[in-house]
Amino acid sequence: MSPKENTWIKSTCAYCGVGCGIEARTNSHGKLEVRGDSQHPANLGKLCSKGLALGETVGIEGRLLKPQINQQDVSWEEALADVAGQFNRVIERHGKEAVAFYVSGQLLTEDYYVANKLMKGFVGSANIDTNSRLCMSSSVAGHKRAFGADIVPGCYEDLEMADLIILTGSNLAWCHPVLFQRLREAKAKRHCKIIVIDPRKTPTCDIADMHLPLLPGSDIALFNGLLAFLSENNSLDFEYIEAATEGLDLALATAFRFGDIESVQAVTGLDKAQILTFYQLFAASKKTVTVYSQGVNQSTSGTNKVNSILNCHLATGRVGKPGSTPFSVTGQPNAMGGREVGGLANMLAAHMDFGNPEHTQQISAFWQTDNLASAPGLKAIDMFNAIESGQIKAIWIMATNPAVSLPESKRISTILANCPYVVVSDCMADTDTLRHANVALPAQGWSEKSGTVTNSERRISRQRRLLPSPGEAKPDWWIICEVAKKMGFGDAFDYHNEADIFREYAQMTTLGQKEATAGMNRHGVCALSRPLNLSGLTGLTAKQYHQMPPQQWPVTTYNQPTVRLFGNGEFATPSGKAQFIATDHRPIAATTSRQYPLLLNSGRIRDHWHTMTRSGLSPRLSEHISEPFLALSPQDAERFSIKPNALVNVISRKGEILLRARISKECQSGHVFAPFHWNNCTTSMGKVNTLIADQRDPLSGQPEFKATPVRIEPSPYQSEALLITQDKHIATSMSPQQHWTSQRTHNGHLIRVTSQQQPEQLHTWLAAQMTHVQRYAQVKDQQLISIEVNNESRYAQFQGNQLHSAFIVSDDLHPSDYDYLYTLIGRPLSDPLVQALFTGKAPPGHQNGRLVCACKQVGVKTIEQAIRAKSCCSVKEISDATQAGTGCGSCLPELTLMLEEIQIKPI
Ligand SMILES: Nc1nc2c(c(=O)[nH]1)N[C@H]1C(S)=C(S)[C@@H](COP(=O)(O)OP(=O)(O)OC[C@H]3O[C@@H](n4cnc5c(=O)[nH]c(N)nc54)[C@H](O)[C@@H]3O)O[C@H]1N2
Ligand SMILES: Nc1nc2c(c(=O)[nH]1)N[C@H]1C(S)=C(S)[C@@H](COP(=O)(O)OP(=O)(O)OC[C@H]3O[C@@H](n4cnc5c(=O)[nH]c(N)nc54)[C@H](O)[C@@H]3O)O[C@H]1N2
Ligand code: SF4
Ligand SMILES: [Mo]
Repeated sequence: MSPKENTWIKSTCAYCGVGCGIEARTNSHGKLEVRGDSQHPANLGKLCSKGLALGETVGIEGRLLKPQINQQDVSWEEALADVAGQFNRVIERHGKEAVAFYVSGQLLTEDYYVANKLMKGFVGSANIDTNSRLCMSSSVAGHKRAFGADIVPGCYEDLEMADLIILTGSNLAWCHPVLFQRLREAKAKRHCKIIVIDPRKTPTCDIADMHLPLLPGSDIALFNGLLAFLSENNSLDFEYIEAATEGLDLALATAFRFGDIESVQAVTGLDKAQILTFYQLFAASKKTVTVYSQGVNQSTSGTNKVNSILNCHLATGRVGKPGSTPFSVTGQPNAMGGREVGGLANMLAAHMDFGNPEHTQQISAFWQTDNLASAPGLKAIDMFNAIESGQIKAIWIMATNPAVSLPESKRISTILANCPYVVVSDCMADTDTLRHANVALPAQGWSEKSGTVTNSERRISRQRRLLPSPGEAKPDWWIICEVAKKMGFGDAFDYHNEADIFREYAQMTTLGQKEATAGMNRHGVCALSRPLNLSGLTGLTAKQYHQMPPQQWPVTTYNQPTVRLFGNGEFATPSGKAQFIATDHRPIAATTSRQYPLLLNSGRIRDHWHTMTRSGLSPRLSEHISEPFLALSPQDAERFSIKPNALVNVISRKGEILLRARISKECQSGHVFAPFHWNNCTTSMGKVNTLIADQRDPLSGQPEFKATPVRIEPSPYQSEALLITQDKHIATSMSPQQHWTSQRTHNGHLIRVTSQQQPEQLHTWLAAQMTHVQRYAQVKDQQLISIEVNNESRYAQFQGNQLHSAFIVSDDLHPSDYDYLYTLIGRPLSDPLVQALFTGKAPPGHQNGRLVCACKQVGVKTIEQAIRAKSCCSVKEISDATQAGTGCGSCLPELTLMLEEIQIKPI
């Protein structure tokens, strides 16, 4: 059922782990309108650019609509029987360890719960792992070692209450934008201090008092130095250490080994004065929150990095107290939910453990199974290696795109191509992973599915159904349960709806919990044997589940107020005490050399989400940064003869790709950065994980995504083209001589091509392709115009009076001059913008440039003009003059950067 016009329905954003509440309704044009939910505690009505554009990413375009076997549409009955039959056959012939599930933090808790129950409880293997292995597994391992359980002790309000906020390995401004906005506002009110620790100068530095550009991988040295400093300067909280912790001596001895400022300086490459200021501020600020994310986790020493941070918080008694706590911010909307229901191969559901016979007995009795897996399964990369070696013969991939997101992506594609049986459940019809599927299963996506997700602060929120499902798409939990039934496990998977599954999961969290301690103690914190306890939700009626308001776990009474965990110094370890862990600095796995002199860092941009299957559908989100790029310093650009906007060949030991150069002060000399979003569906040669090796943390199995030695070379080409078309498939017909990137626009696609052919040859080739497409699409009443302007050849096809497709070919295009092209499809010949195609000059007011403010549609040129002509001296003045930054605020850091750059480089 779609929401009735004018009825706002509450749900949760599809994207990041902030977990913002949204309200949605279908408007009179049938479009989904989305606004922030002012009552949701995570965002209090705010949304970022991605949340605001959710309405542009729903619908039927590009969707997988029917189950398929070997690319042929089949009925659900056939598809489910095939999956169940093949899995059973493989298990019969090769044993239960020959099958695997690779799942995702983008499944709902209910989906995740049944996937885990099927693999660990009934198949009897623990070969189920999740993309959280690439994302949060170092934090999980660090939390378990220190606290005895995988728990984030704090809540978002702590960021607003702290006097010192340290953001390390986190680009909060772009990756958790609403949390960043909350922090920006808190700083304006309370003048707290903010320190950013990141080798890169990111937009997050916009609100920082200090940026520590440490050398990649040197975090442990920095935090060990801090622990040693705290000890030397009488800043340890001995009362707390004595009462609540164990193991300080060893951790301290290790920290002291290289803990003097000179050693820290040598390893981190930071200024001595900066290091000291950071240490003094930490020592002096009782209310400190340390936020950390992938710069910490995605490392061969990720788990130790986490523990080196936790050590400093434990040593000062700053865990789970108001305004004072370590804070691992999660990435995906349900990364936390997956960890709770046992999505990782080394954990059981409800925070129970393999090594604990009480736990395994309780689970076996609860699920009524005698086949519970008895040992941890294979972690993500080991799982794919096991397919390569032939040990695993059937894999089911759900809600993740490993052919793009795992390291060594070319090898992963080959592994999938050679795997005897690959099942993929996805919402979209074409992804790099789906191209290798024997069976493709159409899943409901955000806005169609219903269930729960848990955000970074342990808050469980409902995702609600807003729109009807397209085609034959089904909920993931339904697909899994139907396969389970056909495999012969019917009784255990006979759920009527997602509420049934949630209640069972809530019940499972209560197994073996000590009754007496359940609930709040006198400090207002929760004291439980296993803090993950949803006893207050076990008896939900269908109506209560449907209406469930967002609430943080533990939930021992329905809808209880916010709680912090561990604030009373009682932890979930066997002794009840938190553990210090001795952490030694270890360098990154692969260092630079003469052959590979630069270190490649990878991560995210503001407006794209992972492998772009959803954000790539939004024209607005595609405009902010429209091409895969390599950020590099002016010094490295000069050293390697790279011109601004040039195409760069980036080469590592594993492969090579082509990226557009962005020369800026973001990266220090010797370091380069590239986002990992683009893939074979959006560009011909820009998939970053082609370059990245699969080295990983020995404890967590998390890959080192942020430090790959590479070399770079200019990649010369003879001609370039910008092509607007309604048919994206032109891109896939390019020859190997032609490199392309495609981007969604309002009525079609913009494809950028660089070619080894001469401009005339490229023109002829493109014109032929377009004629072919037109013929195929049976375009009637067409007109062709082909013209030479300023050494560029331009070509347009009209259907009747309306522009159907067009291209510009040259030996040297400046893409930023053609930003108006985005909007041309569908416009009449008489439109001044269409005319501009033939005169080479866009009318005034339309040379907006790359989009900076997605909400108010303000481009880079408008902002530059405002700064120069109106001499704006502050972000506020830019906003007043152009409206940029007056929507969700995600672009404010970029406005600061532009202001700085233009003021440094006056014309
Ligand atoms: N726009 C957008 N937002 C997202 C996502 C998205 O795809 N797009 N994805 C979501 C997901 S799943 C995740 S996991 C989060 C990730 O959120 P973040 O972790 O904030 O994002 P990243 O860009 O991966 O990396 C963070 C920073 O770590 C820095 N870094 C690299 N090496 C080091 C190092 O050795 N030490 C330190 N201290 N820092 C280092 C990088 O320069 C980078 O700025 O974002 C979530 N939010
Ligand atoms: N180089 C580099 N690589 C990285 C990272 C990095 O920083 N650098 N970060 C890593 C991290 S932290 C993460 S989290 C991963 C993310 O990597 P992935 O999980 O591979 O990325 P997504 O694009 O989110 O893939 C989700 C897929 O599920 C589909 N989907 C969406 N919703 C649903 C649903 O409800 N059901 C089903 N069945 N399918 C659905 C989407 O269409 C898409 O194909 O990438 C990792 N890879
Ligand atoms: S910060 Fe943005 S992407 Fe993340 S949940 Fe909120 S609106 Fe969605
Ligand atoms: Mo992630």
